[in-house]
Amino acid sequence: MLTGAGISADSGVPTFRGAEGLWKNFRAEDLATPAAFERDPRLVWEWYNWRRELIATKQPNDAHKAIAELERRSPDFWLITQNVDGLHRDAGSQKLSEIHGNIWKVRCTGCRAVENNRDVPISILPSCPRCGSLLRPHIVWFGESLFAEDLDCCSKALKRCDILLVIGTSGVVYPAAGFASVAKEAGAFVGEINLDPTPQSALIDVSLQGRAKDLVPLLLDPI
Ligand code: BJW
Ligand code: ZN
Repeated sequence: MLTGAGISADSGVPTFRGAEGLWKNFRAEDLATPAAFERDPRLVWEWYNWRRELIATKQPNDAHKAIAELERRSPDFWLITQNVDGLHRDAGSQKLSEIHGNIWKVRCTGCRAVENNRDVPISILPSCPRCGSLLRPHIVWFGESLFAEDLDCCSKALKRCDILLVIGTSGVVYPAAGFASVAKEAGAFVGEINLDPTPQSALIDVSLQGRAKDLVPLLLDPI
């Protein structure tokens, strides 16, 4: 399974693009790039603090819960999520790659140590308890490579899966935007659940339009 911000929209977490999307009020290049962090780490941390405060109040919805249940029922299941909110883990998912990182983790810009941090708000500017360097969100920003172990794991899962379901992603951010075609070329059946058509809809076997929280739980009770 591949998920994006649309699955958490039903929990009240804003998506990135679209009418109510996060990028409506903030320019991605001002906030979600290494250059932005170098230029103004305080501004970037303030944005993350605002999102941490918001996400801390949100709960997994029926779609997150159904995916965790599918993992329990299926011997060979893997979830690839672009979401950084941690709601899949909160719902009980364990077999997953968080390919864009996790908003509840921080990474030291000096010694590179990664740690869990659930402070809301986090102190600005946060510093590493080991070496004193500036901490950054453990998130993959534009222009940064995904973590090698995640790419490897996703590539293996996509090439050997029988079915890939793509849920709640606009399909414009690479490399995740290419995952449906990787699975399709390897012979998988590819399905999509989204409120709207996406650039991948044309190559997908079945495209269902609707809310993730309404449609994903139906996978648990096939007719
Ligand atoms: C519902 C619903 C409901 C709503 N039910 N559905 C190849 C070609 C062109 C460019 C590139 C390329 N390869 C790499 C790039 C550059 C770049 C990129 O892709 N740019 C494009 C925008 C053109 N990619 C990268 O930089 C990546 N790095 C990389 O590839 O390194 C190597 C490299 C670098 C440079 C050049 C070449 C190679 C890294 C990408 C990191 C993305 N990070 C972000 C932000 C992190 C900040 C943070 O979160 O704090 O991750 S971007 C943002 O978009 C976030 C998301 O995970 C990601 C995807 O968004 P998503 O999940 O799809 O959300 P939305 O809002 O777009 O869509 C929501 C969808 O849900 C919509 O379709 C709705 O209809 C639907 N929906 N409610 C069901 N209830
Ligand atoms: Zn450090």
